[in-house]
Amino acid sequence: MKDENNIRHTCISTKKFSHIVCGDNVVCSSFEQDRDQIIEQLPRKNELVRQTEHSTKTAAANIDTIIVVCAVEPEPSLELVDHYIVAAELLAAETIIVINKMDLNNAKSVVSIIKAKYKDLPYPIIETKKNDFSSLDHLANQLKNKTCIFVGQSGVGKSTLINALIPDLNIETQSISDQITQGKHTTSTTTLYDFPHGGELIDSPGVRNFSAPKLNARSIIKGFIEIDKFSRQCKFHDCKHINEPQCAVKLAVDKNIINTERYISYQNMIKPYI
Ligand SMILES: Nc1nc2c(ncn2[C@@H]2O[C@H](COP(=O)(O)OP(=O)(O)O)[C@@H](O)[C@H]2O)c(=O)[nH]1
Ligand SMILES: [Mg+2]
Ligand SMILES: [Zn+2]
Repeated sequence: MKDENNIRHTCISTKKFSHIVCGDNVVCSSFEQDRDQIIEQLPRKNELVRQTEHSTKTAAANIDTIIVVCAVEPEPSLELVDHYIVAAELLAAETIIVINKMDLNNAKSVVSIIKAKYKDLPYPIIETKKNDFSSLDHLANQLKNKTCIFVGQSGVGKSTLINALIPDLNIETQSISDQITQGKHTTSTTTLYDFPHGGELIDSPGVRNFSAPKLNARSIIKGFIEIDKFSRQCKFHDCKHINEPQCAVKLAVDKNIINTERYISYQNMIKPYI
């Protein structure tokens, strides 16, 4: 745990505070010579929830920026990217899309597909590749003084990027073939790390399954900001933009003002909730 001067303290926690997660802010009092005790948990600005088969668990709190990492390889799932963007919007966190492995052959075509989809949206797209200091510097600057989390498919290079941003860290990276044969993520605990130039990173397991709390039809509409914007012009105030007449969203899709693939992601995401 760190204080306001960024100095680390060892803290003990009673059972009452056992639900505290990475990113939480707490009040401590001194307990023993070199240890503090948590006496209060401060309110969270947001929380990131992980859904497992049987339960939902808070994985992290107080996230400023969600870095959605895609790569030239494995082939990006842009529906998954939309899923993360919805979560980021609902958390009121900033989204940055990273396209990693720009050294690979078909990088240009992957970039143009991703840029075509997101060109009218306010999410920065940063291209990176291993050992390319200028692109990594650019990313580091965007993350300065923020509490960040990296999300994305297995094998896109999240751990590699994190190691590059925090040089002393050396967290485990894994080849794609190892990940497939073992069928799991390399990272297995949730830890908060400091960026060398300010800010921090929360590295969390199973982030593929995370979502913002309270997903429902209304919150999903809010998560697609361009759909939300047009929904105010629909005939019905509770329009779900699927089959309703005089739907301004569908009209905007027909006119190519709203990107069709974004709309398809929206349809697939909202289906279970209507
Ligand atoms: N060619 C290339 N390979 C990379 C790049 N970044 C990471 N990798 C490789 O991709 C594999 C998966 O990386 P890792 O960081 O473990 O991915 P994670 O599952 O998202 O954490 C490893 O073999 C890395 O060496 C890159 O920019 N270019
Ligand atoms: Mg990893
Ligand atoms: Zn509508």
